[in-house]
Amino acid sequence: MPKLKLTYFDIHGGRAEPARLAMYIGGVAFEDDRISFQDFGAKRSGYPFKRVPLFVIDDVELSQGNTINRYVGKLAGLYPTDALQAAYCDEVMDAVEDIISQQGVTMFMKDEAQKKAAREALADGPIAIYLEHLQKMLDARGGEYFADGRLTVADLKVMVWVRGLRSGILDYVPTDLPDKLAPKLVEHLDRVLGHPKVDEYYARF
Ligand SMILES: N[C@@H](CCC(=O)N[C@@H](CS)C(=O)NCC(=O)O)C(=O)O
Repeated sequence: MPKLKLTYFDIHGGRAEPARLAMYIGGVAFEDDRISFQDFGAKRSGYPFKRVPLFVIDDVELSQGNTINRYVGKLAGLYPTDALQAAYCDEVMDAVEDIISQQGVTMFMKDEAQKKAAREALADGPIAIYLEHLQKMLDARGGEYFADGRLTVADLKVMVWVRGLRSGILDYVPTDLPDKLAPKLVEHLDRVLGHPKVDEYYARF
């Protein structure tokens, strides 16, 4: 088994949380390298594309959250082997990546009025569209999980996003948006959080 190290911010949520959770659920040993925002400033020039997450497999570097999710999903038994189910899984993870990238643009806005306008526009437009369409996809795939009829890394990626929205981490985005627009995603969130290992993870970290 190669030596695995995942570097990301010491926060709840974000792009590395699905991979952290997947390895925790699957009992995959890894070094959970949590950095502060201050450390990031000093170290970023050494990271691929000057961004995190960074995953190191022995001495091989991997960037891109969803690439890491697929890799650890395979190790943890949380990624489908069937080609179509794997595509369903990828489609959902890429959709969530789209919307978190749009949210990410607002993170560094210094002007509060500009940030407010951008976040309100996101809530009324793209976030609403992604919530509603992901709910449709969940329905189309049986209503419980996004692929393979069981928990996969796609469920972890959606759960982390919806949990973040409801937590109020994005000022000016109403925390009840998922409940109003996509109640089945909130049921899905509770289903995933009810997994014994996910429950254990959030009790520990
Ligand atoms: N496409 C990359 C995006 C990585 C990314 O933007 N990471 C953020 C943290 S979640 C970051 O490092 N941002 C620093 C910056 O934009 O300067 C992925 O999917 O991992």
